[in-house]
Amino acid sequence: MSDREPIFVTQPALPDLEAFIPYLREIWDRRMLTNGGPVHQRLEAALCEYLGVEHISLFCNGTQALITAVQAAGLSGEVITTPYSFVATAHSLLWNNLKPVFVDIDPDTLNLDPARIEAAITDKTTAIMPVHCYGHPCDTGSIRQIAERHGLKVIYDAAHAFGVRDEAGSLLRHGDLSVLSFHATKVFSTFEGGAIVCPDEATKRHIDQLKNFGLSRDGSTVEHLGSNGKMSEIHAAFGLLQLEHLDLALEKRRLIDQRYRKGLADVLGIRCIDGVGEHIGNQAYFPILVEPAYPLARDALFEHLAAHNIHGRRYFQPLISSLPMYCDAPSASPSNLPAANRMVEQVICLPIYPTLEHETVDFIVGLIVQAAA
Ligand code: T4K
Repeated sequence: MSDREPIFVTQPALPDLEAFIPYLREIWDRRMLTNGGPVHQRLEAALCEYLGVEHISLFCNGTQALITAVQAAGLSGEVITTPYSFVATAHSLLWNNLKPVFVDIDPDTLNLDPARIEAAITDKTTAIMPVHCYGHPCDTGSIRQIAERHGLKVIYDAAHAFGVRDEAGSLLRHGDLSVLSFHATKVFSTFEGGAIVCPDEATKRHIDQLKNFGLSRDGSTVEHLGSNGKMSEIHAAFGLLQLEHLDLALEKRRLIDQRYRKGLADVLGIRCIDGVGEHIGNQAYFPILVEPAYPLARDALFEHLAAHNIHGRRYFQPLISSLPMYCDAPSASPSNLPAANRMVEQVICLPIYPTLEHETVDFIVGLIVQAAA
């Protein structure tokens, strides 16, 4: 075992603790701790401006935001989704009594393959739930055309896609709704948190109601089967503080991403991944694919890195479609999902976070290069 400090796949970027104190004092003085208080409202406004979107509803986490987004969309029957994601994606459908129908991914982007969606549409299909996996944009144009042709809703799991922009603006404007995660491991974090990006004020009001038990606006009655998905004032305050430092954090991620790409460019059998089209990414993850041309198998390289205290992650293994509550569906069969099953055996997400030293990136690249020599 190496005597280097362990390096994990990510590490939250924490601003100076002293800078958080005035936010805490403000909350203490006001004694308004949650239920859409003023700090919460400030964060909603600040995020709309930062992300370039019109309406946003904050949540206690991304999973509850996904569940509520699906509920708000009023879906029934079947929803087409990807097996190559964190389990919360499909869970949000099961929680709404919907049947996930898995469609294979594009091996170049690891996102839902639009060319395979139409074959999976039946008379029960009501929506598509793609994921901007690792923050890399889906083929939003093709997905929109398919949805329009078949009268389907589109809910993007944009948990990884905070701040990602395509040629026309925020990636989050695509689809009927987009859902973000602000978990500690994400580019922008509120410790735990999430949000739904909504197209209009009426949808936002409905979602705000659903995350607040379904209470009517004046609180006198309950109009919907709501849950409690609210974000507290402390979490919102941490978000406001984080936003002050976000551009610098993203720039540091960009430099690390470039350094990895440059260092790994000529390593036979190591492939770096990106989304489709011109876009500005957020470098949330740094996935590599260990292909057959590389002399070590993926797990052997993973263990080699771990022996040097470099702890990547094999996101998203196991595939959702292989999990006990999903594997019996016909669409979950490996023969229906050859690319997802192949890619999940090849992927390693390498460490990336703003305070990761360039010297450590070079060390990781060196390990991968030397193991190939
Ligand atoms: N949709 C998608 C596509 C998602 O990826 C996720 C979540 C969701 C929906 C649901 O959103 P949330 O409900 O979570 O808001 C993590 C996260 O728990 C999860 O948020 C995330 N995706 C998923 C991809 O990864 P783990 O099992 O990797 O977490 P953990 O604890 O192993 O952390 C990874 C590394 O990060 C650790 O080795 C050390 C470091 N770390 C972690 C935490 C929590 C820290 O340094 N500090 C920390 O506080 O799941």
